Amino acid sequence: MYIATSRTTCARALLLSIRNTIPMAASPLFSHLKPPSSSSPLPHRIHGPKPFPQVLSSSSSYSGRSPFSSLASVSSSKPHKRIKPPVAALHEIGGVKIAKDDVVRESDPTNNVPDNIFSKIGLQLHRRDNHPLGILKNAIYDYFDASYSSKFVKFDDLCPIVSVQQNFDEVLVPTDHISRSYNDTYYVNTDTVLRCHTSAHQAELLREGHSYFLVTGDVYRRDSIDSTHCPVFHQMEGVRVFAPDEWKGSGTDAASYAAMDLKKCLEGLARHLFAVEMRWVDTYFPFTNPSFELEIYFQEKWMEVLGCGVTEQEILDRNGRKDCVAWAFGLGLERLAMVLFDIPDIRPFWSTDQRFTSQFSEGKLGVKFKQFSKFPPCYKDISFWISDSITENNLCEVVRGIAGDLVEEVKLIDNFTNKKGMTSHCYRIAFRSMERSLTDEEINEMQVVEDL
Ligand code: FA5
Ligand code: MG
Repeated sequence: MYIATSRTTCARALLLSIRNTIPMAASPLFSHLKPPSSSSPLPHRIHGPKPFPQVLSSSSSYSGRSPFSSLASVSSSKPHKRIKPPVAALHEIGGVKIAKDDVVRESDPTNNVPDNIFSKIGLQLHRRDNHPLGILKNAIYDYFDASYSSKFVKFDDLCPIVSVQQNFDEVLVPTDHISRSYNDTYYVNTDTVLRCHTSAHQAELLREGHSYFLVTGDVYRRDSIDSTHCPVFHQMEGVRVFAPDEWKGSGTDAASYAAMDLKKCLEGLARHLFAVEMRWVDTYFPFTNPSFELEIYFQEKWMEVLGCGVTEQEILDRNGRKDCVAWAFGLGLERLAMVLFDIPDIRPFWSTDQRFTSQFSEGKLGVKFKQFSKFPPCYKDISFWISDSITENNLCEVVRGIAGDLVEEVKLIDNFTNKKGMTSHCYRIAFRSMERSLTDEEINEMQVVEDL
């Protein structure tokens, strides 16, 4: 799906849509929604272009209290003018210089990368030995070095800007697969994307002749917003190729042999990191068959932490390994680090707040994260008619563009279809700072200020 609106238009549209909800507050469509416990006045209505959704119902807000803690990287002494940190104009990754213009092109309709995403490129949290992601990466390296006599070659500095061919074609992602859409992936242009998984490097490394390798890197997705989803997160890919003499004589076929070995390897890794309840779930990936996910019981829910499987033979055939079999996995580093360090939310990983960073140091795996602030959230509800171009990912992108890391969650709380078949969705947006209590006025004002 192609997103017709530019970032600015989208942001403006959302803001106007929230404001324009005022006259519709009496709409019966959402009358069954429980109103928030308290509400505050909405920003002044201003004249402007038509909002992107046809807004249906009221926006409301309230402050609640829950023992949840998360970090906002934005700190501002003025309550209602959020000061965005300047976006560096140049990043360097693995010796490659990346200018902002190379990645963010406001006037190019084939580009959908916003500034706030560019600002994360090059930070490479996984390469910082005192950062929870760096500590975790090194602990995983230790496990592989000890279990496989240091045979795994490690890459953690490969450029995240890759071709559509690398990201999708070479791992057999069908041309109509949802992950290729502009709704799900950040496109630099029609041929180039910010990698949405570390699997983007599988084929080239196989071609280079590697049979054991680990690739760690930042990956980018237009995704939902909640405690386990971030638009920029980190993955570690692992690939192991077996030559025929490794499974011949095992009494099982090549694929079963690889699948067994894969599960043994990953269960061993989990045991190396922590003692937790986990389970395997069958799933589908275009590049593996069979495919599995590993889930860990965390915060009273099952959380998916990795995807894996036996590599599709076509990938091996195309990349010079005709008679071989292989397994591959992709770990979500943030989610594993959440379990390892008992961090309840994904946003703090980007924090530079000393109260967060000082809790972790190189090589220390046994640390449990201590909450250091519990400021209340501020909620806003927004509802609108949905269409092909108004998706949850688009909404999240707009909200993120406006509020940055202050957004804690965007959650669908109601949907309604009328007699004409038109469907409306109502989302509750939770804003929360780790540094101060947010006020309704501040959030309302922020929306107005950003739009001007
Ligand atoms: C993949 O990305 C596959 N490339 C993994 C793979 C590799 C499968 C090799 C088979 C062989 P998936 O989209 O499920 O799969 O993501 C893998 C992991 O990344 C998830 O299990 C989760 O831990 C993490 N993850 C996915 N999306 C997000 C997100 N938005 N925020 C944080 N972590 C995420
Ligand atoms: Mg998955």
